[in-house]
Amino acid sequence: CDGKFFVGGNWKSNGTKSSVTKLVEELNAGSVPSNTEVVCAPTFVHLPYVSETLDAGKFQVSAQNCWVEGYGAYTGEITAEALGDMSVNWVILGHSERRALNGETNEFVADKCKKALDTGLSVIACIGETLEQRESGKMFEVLDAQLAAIAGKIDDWSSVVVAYEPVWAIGTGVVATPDQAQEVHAYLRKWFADNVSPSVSKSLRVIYGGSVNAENCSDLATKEDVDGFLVGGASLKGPDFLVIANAF
Ligand code: G2H
Repeated sequence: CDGKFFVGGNWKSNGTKSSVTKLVEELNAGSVPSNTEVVCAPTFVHLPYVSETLDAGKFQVSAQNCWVEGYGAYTGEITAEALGDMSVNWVILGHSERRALNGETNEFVADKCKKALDTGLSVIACIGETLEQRESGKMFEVLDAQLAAIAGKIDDWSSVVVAYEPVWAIGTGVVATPDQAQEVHAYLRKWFADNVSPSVSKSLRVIYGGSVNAENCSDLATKEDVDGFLVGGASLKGPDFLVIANAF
């Protein structure tokens, strides 16, 4: 696509005070190429520390979720407004773990995308099929429905990155092959051309997630429609994440 290569680090529910301090030090000691945007997503409790200490010249920070409404009586939820107020400008939405473990539906994810964008955040919107869906020939139908729900609620895609994360590749060590990733990314690119607009299709970054590591990232990065990565496990190791951040 036309945009910069994008590498996100999804720290998921990991990190202690000491491991987060060490990771920030390791990342700050590394370099990031000017052709790549790098965004780290720690837990909510670590976000203020990370956003204050991570070198803003190289890295941005993201939350891993936000609430669908604004400030109010929603015990335990974090609003998009609160993230913006804390200078957190990105949020990951629709991650398959939240879809599976927290029952987030396509509609709910789409509502959250709209809320986050309306509040001024940029969104990493995650989609992906399970192994069962892929093997039963429903993969494209599932991806279509996930995207259509979001496209039904938002018009402006300029602050969105789409993360294709096949569920069977997440945290399993089973990475999609570069050709498997390219096949789906090319399909998604065409979906946007047909269902949103050719210009969005050209400018939208479609990144791959699922067992990306320091060894497999460079082959994936050569694929035409792979515009970056969302990295889980390997984003917790500073040197490895820096290799991935320099893959393009
Ligand atoms: C997919 C990915 C990051 P991992 O969830 O979002 O995690 O790289 O550990 O498969």
